[in-house]
Amino acid sequence: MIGEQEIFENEGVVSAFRRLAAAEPDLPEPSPDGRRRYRTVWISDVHLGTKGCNAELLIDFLDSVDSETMYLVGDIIDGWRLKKKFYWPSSHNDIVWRILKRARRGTRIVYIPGNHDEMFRQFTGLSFGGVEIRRAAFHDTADGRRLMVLHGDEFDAVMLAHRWLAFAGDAAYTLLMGLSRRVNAVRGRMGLPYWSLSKMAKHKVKNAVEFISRYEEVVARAAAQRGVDGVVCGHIHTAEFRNFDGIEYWNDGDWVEGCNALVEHFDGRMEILNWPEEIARRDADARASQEADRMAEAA
Ligand SMILES: [Mn+2]
Repeated sequence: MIGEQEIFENEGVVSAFRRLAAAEPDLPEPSPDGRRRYRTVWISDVHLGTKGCNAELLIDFLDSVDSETMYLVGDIIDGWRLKKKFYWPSSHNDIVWRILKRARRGTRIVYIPGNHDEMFRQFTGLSFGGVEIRRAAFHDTADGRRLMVLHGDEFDAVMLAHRWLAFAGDAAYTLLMGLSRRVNAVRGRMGLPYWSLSKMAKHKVKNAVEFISRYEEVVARAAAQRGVDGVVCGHIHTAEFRNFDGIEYWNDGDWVEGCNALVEHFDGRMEILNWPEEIARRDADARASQEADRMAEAA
């Protein structure tokens, strides 16, 4: 594999990824026959180039699912973190390779860079290896709804006050955790029972829930102003569907913690897939059919 740091430093990012994609993947791609097919697939917040990226699950997803159109809704490659510390295992190459291969096989691929891969935003309107780079897109579903597709960091400025609140909550929480350890050490020596931090934890979670809820509403309201029926975004790593007075909000989640994708069936029906759950279901089905085979043999 060629994933060497010099390639990124001496060439432009685009030619670097072209060269990487020309090499064969470490983990060979199984035949695309028999994959689950959807009209559209949306994924985002993959964060290639970081240890957080769940590459194995994403490769499993890409090898199990196909679609006519695939939207990469930003933060696919984490340029911020790559610049600070170079991290590029072969599995991350294998993902880039699979996406470009998919484009060659005829899947329409639209890449909407996010804030972590904003270095690709300069290529907006261009197309590389069959991957169209856009700042945002409009998607028409099979049943005639029009959805705006964007990464979602566009709303960070509006959310700033709330983000500061969430951050302050976080800093206070960290401080309290340290305090609690010391308090409990003293209490322990004095023979007193443990002092619970659950109230603080609840406060922190409440902050996060409020932040996410407010974000979802801000994005949906902005979509409504553009006259569309809904919006698809990523960015906050929280897969979700909500309906705000008829305006649909879809978040395709992430491949760091949740490992979710958003899909559109051929009739226009949309669904959020949780890939770890899909794998568990697949494994259970395989066990059930093995069991059925054994019973048939025994009969
Ligand atoms: Mn982001």
